[in-house]
Amino acid sequence: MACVDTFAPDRLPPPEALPEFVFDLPELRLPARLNCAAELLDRWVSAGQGHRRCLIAADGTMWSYAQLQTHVNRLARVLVEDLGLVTGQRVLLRGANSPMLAACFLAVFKAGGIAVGTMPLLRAQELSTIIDKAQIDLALCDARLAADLAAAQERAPHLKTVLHFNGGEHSPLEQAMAAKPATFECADTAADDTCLMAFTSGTTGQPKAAMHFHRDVMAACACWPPHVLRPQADDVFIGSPPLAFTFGLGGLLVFPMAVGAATVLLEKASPDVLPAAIAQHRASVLFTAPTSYRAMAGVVAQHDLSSLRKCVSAGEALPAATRALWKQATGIEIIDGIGSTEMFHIFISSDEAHAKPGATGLPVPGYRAMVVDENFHAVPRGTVGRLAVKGPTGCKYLDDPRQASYVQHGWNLTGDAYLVDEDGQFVYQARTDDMIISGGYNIAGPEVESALLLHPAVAECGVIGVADADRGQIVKAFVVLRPGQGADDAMAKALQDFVKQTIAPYKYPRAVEFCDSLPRTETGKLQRFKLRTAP
Ligand code: 3UK
Repeated sequence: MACVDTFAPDRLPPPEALPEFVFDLPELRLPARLNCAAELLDRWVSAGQGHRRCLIAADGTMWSYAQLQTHVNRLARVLVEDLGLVTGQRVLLRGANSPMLAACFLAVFKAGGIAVGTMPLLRAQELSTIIDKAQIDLALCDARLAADLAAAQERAPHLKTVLHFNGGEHSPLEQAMAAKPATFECADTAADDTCLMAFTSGTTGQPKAAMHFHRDVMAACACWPPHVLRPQADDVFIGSPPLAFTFGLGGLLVFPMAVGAATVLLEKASPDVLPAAIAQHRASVLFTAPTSYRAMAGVVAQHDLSSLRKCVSAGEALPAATRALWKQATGIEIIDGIGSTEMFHIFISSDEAHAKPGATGLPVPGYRAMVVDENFHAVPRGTVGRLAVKGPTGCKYLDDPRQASYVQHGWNLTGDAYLVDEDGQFVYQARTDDMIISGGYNIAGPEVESALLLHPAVAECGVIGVADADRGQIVKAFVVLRPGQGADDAMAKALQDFVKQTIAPYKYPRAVEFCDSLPRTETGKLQRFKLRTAP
């Protein structure tokens, strides 16, 4: 049975614009009919494991797999019976991470709908763009984030129905759920029915929506988690990325459920509250961004983090200095991994045993990766080029000409400049369009940042190229100093000398500007474009 609402299949890229999908692991032989909510949730209950802990809220409230299934079934009934949801219909989801938000994602999957997560920090303008682009008429929204969505609705009248949750006992969604039986027949979806539209956290231009099938979610579960992370059923996951970001959806919901583990969903997970939450919940697997590890390293001694077993970093390159700080503070070697919204999750990474400071790692089993030149020829080891990857997941933009830039010759081009070193490790350089060209040299801003971060006075930094009459561009560093450090010319000179001694001298920042903070996205990424346009 095909989906009733054909908006998504009608707007998939044509076959010739799709990347090549590779399913060469035996675990990737997935059935033609597949519903990821049935695999992640119902399977445990059917196997007699319904009593296992599944979702844990900040206040310690716990839903077992069986309890979550009851909530998801009632929610799916509200969607289908009260709101008329048909298969293939998009549902906007909005809220900070919480068990109810997780139940919303799973209920949409189970009912055969398409979940469209929105980051809590998005405002009316961005929300209305998403509503228009994905043609959304139904939303489930945390009551505390109602205002921005209401404002978006005025600009995007396509959105007709908004049901609020998490607003206390009388929240409309919970009330509607209470009236429903605890059973629901899972939608009979095809493995290649779309279940998720993930809007890219792109910094400029019109947002792009990456479409993912039920198959993609389960394929991701079969690659990086068992081969690199290796979680166990008794693990307790915790972390900061929002469920609206595929880093968070995978790391904090889908991957723990794939192994029957528990996950702590925190509404607030900034570096000042995360260590206490890890201690409180005895969490064992942590997902967060490099800047968060750096910020937490100084305070972890005040908390009991003895439960922590695995620490995952993604979203931005992990500087060697941050890896070292975290290891000193906790004894744990971070698992770095590069993923993208388009690929759903991590495709190059290394476990603790293969971690190499400054490198991202090796292609994840199930994925292939290479570094190519402008003519799409693989470059020799040690040469910088464009990263190309393929695997069981890949880029499928919703009705977007930019599909042709991300996918070329069947490969996904992530927009990153990489090199492969003598050990076969993939070493991140910069975003392709962030390479600084100064006096004829190609300089990668992140390499200069990594050098600066080794200096004890530096808390955070961002490095960009700025126009220069003589050199085309010069390297400029924006530096946030640690408390008590003087932001003066002597410090600037000391940092410049330090970089010259640490990496090739021509890469040193000819301009240094001190600032109180750096502009970052909700997902922890440095917003270089804001540094470039800074007065
Ligand atoms: C950069 C990294 C170096 C890189 C993501 C894990 O970040 C995620 O998705 P986005 O679509 O951004 C993708 C881009 O971010 N990047 C991410 N991780 C790393 N650069 N080292 C890393 N470890 O430029 C990439 O192209 O926001 C990450 C899982 C799921 C995700 N969606």
